[in-house]
This record gives sequence, structure tokens and C-alpha cells, in this order.
Amino acid sequence: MKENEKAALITGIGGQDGSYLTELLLEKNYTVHGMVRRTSNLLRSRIEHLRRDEKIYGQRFFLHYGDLSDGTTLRRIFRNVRPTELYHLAGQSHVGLSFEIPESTCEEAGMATLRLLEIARDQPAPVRFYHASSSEIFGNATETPQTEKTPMLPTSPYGCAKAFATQLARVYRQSYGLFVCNGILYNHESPRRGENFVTRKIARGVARIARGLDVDLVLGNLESRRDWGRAQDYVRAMWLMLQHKAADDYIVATGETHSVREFVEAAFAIVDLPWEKYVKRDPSFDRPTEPANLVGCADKIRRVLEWKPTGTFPQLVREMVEAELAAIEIKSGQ
Ligand code: F7E
Repeated sequence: MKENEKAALITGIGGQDGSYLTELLLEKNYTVHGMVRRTSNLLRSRIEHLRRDEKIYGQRFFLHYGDLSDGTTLRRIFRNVRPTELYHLAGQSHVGLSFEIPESTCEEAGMATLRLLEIARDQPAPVRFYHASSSEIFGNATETPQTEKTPMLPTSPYGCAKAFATQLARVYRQSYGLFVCNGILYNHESPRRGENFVTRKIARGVARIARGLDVDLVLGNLESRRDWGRAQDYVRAMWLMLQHKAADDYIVATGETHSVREFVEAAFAIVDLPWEKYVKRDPSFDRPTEPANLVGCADKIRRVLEWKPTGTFPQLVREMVEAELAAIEIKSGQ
């Protein structure tokens, strides 16, 4: 197949990963179709620049109203778009929130993936299917670092739903020969990260404190450690998985962990303020359980797909804090 015949369908196109992936695929000459939920707010900030670009929108970039719970519409979108690649990224992805809204989280992260696997199985032409799995499937991991073979022991409703969907993807690959890959992604961040994830919350809070817009930053567990990478690198990994000759599962990670406290220290250092003065601890942000020691071994994707992460932890923190400072500047200039 020629590159320009490729049509990608992305669920969750309005999110951090969906927006970076759209940019990457447009660069690679794909036609990109995104599924969006009908909301009263028309503005989708992360993809607005593409939607406003007349040379792209309606030419090589299209949005379709749909909902993960609505199988009829999903099938209709498939019939109209006839995607050669499906990137399934949508669904409630906040781990803490999944303890509060477990049913809808499991519907979206679990059952909706099954629905899409069934639709993909019924397509007249083969579809390459990317499933956004997560390091949360490992939960209380039995080994460190985790590999594709580490047993799944999730510790949150979100992790359970992702484990269910990850195993189903394997079953559909083995039983029906479906080309489906699980990208087992560790935390990946950017200035486009949702505001209630800890890195963005810190970057935003630090910038607001530095500019006198806030007086403190209220956080949960500062000792939590995560394997944090750059979202832009991780969407490239998604694409690479679907270009390989065989479908498989891959860990995508940096192999390095840092604590929330280290992120806080690095972020406040950028604006030259003492973090201890501003950070308050609120146990209501703690989760009922935390995964033990999540750090990924990305040897397989490095070897097979020649993927590697770019940048360092301090660079990531800087990129995020500087983006927040710039956003405040733009706003105050308006
Ligand atoms: O929390 C701690 C919190 O919400 C990171 C999702 O993309 O990555 C993400 O899940 C850590 C946790 O991400 C606050 O307790 C402290 O230990 O940024 P987070 P996450 O839960 O790791 C995985 C791979 C996914 O798949 C998920 O979809 O930071 N923490 N204080 C806090 N976290 C939040 N959100 N807010 C705080 O105030």
C-alpha cells in the first residue's frame, strides 16, 4: 500500500496523545479521521489549530461525532471511513478518578475496546489496530523493571479495565489473526497533558505562583514515583507498532523513575522559588491504593522497532513550566 492511501481513525483525538498523533500522521501524508463526542463546547483546544486550517480540515483531516458506548455509530463511522489503521486512545484515563466512577471507567476502558475489536474483526479489509494499554495493568508488579511478560496485577479500577482490554486484544490476535498491538505505555507528559494529572498540575501551579496568580499548590502523595517520558515520543511508538510486519505488544518507557517531589523541586527551581513555601499536602488526593514500583523495560521496542525516548527528565519539566509561563503571557497580552 502506498503511504498516501493510508487512512487512520483515532478515538480520543482531542486528548494529548490524539493531538500529537494527528500531527504526526498528517506529516506522513495520512488522511486522519477523528471521533469526537458531542459536547456543548465546540472548541477542542489541542486540535483547534488543525481544524482551523482550511488546507487540512475537510481535505485530509475529518472529525466525526461518535461515542464509545454507541456501537451503531461506531460501525457507521467504520463503513464511511474504511480505516487502514485504528488508534484506540479514548476513555476516562485518570486513575484516581476511576475509584470514584468505576463503572463508567470500566465501560470506556474495557467494554468499548471489546466493541471495537468486534467491529475490526467484521471489516471486509484488514485493519491494523492499536490499543492504548497502560503500565497500570502491572499494579503491584511482581518484578522491576516490568517487561511484556510481567503478570498483570492491577490495583485500580482503571488498571483492571486496561488489563481486561489488553488480554482481549491478545485473544483476538491469537484467535482471529487480527493485527492488534498493545502499547503498554508508562506515564507520558507534555504541555498538552490534562490539568488534573500531576505533572501538568505542578507546571501550571508553579507558573501561576511565579506570576502572582496563585498562592499555593495543593498536592497528594509527594513520594510516589513514576517513569515519566515525553508524549511526542510515545505517539511515534504507537505508529511504529502498526508499521511492523507482525502485530505484538510493546512496553514504552524510559526505564527511569522520579518522585513527585523531584518534579516539584525541578519545577520550582526553574522560576527560582523555594517549593517548601508553596506546596501544601492534602491527603484527599491520595488513592486508596498505589501501584508498587512502576518502571518499564523498553528493550523490545528499542530492538525490534528501533524506538528510543528523547530528552531528559529536567528538559521535560522545563518544557512544561515554560509552556505555562508563555500561556500566561499570551493571556495577559490579550
Ligand atoms: O499521578 C501522585 C499520584 O494522575 C501520578 C495516566 O495517564 O499514567 C497516568 O496515571 C502520581 C500518582 O498519573 C497528586 O498519587 C500526587 O502516584 O499524574 P497522575 P497516573 O495515576 O500515574 C498511567 C500510565 C495511565 O495509564 C493513566 O491513564 O502522582 N500525585 N499528588 C498526584 N496525582 C494527581 N493527579 N494529582 C495530585 O495532586
